[in-house]
Amino acid sequence: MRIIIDAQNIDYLEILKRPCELNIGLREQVSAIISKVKADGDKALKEFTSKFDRVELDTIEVDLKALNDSKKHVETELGLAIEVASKNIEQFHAAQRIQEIEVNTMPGVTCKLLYRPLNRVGLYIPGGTAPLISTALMLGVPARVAGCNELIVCTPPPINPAILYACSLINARVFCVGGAQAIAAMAFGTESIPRVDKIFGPGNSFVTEAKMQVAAMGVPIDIPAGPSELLVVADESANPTFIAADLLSQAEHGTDSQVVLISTSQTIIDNTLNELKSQLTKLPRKEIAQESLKNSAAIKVDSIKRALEISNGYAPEHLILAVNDASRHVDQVMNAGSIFLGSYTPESVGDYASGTNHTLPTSGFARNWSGVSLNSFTKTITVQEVDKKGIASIGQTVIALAEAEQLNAHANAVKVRLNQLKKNQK
Ligand code: HSO
Ligand code: ZN
Repeated sequence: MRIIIDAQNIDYLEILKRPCELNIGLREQVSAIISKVKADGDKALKEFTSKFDRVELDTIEVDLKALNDSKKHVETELGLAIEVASKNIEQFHAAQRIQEIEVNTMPGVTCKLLYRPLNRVGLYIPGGTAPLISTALMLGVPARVAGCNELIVCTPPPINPAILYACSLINARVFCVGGAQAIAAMAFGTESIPRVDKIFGPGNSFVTEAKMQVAAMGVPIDIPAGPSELLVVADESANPTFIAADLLSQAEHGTDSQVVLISTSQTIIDNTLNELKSQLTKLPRKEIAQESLKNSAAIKVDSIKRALEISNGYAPEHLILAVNDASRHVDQVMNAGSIFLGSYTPESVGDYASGTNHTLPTSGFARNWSGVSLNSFTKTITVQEVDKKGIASIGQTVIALAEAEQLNAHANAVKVRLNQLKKNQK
């Protein structure tokens, strides 16, 4: 971890550049996978699964019985944790329902905004060394709360039984396919995987690149997700053991994760670095965490105000405010995916169970994107109704604008009605 003493002329965008895995030829490889899935459907999915996952698939869809039986293969404590997390996520997302609105903009002119759920959504759940059970809940529960009709989950083999259990709770159809090929399948459909209306979920560089490519082809995606990141702002009241544990909790995600500590106290920085060293040795994923700490930095600043200025410029996915009276500073946070207040709010509570969504903008996208919320699974429809009094009050405005645009048919659509009203009056 690099140690930096703050100064006004430091270019933090350069110093805190997110590590990007250089993957030469990624774009071409992914584009070839997408084309093959589009052309050959299930046959291509089976070939890619054999090549990349070394699994020969008979059927791509997980059968209903395996889904229904999944609870049996999950330890009681884990099953319970999945249920508690699921309830909290449901509660927080259900409260996000936005009121439909109805406004009279002029006498006799009524405008409404209505919400409708997306019909069929595709959820990508990564497998591998850290099977993201929680991601199935973070995407599936809000989709259900929003009222989506059909949930399609793609996840690579071998599927962790707890992922299956989470999928049974969200009542999803599950397909045993991962990588860019899964994204292509959900975007365009194959014989067994139906085409979806929007694709959600994190993944490795292949999955992310595939999401970007299908998005460019017109299939909506949740957010351009990158490697996990965390920024901690700490004052002298913070606990170095806690801070180090939080930093490591994100550093263990992947070698390209990035964590940043900004503190007003040199003692806190020194003690956190010592703690990092000792906690690191005990972690099963220490090689990964160690590697991502190389991308990371600790910055000594003079004030919390300055710390937040730097944080806003960086726009972290997760921001922990380990400072006295933390909620007092929230108003100054302009760019962050999710904020964690005080010393007893580890980032991992948001990752799993507090109720907030863990699908958040990374790589500085928190400057202009939001995390997944209930609204990510809905769309709006506007409605307007104009009565006779309304057409009389708004008509001339429309005619003037239409004629200025030289679109006379537009103007006529109003004029014929105004003429009819005049006739009726005689
Ligand atoms: N911190 C991740 C989410 C996650 N963590 C899932 C553990 N499991 C999002 O950046
Ligand atoms: Zn995490």
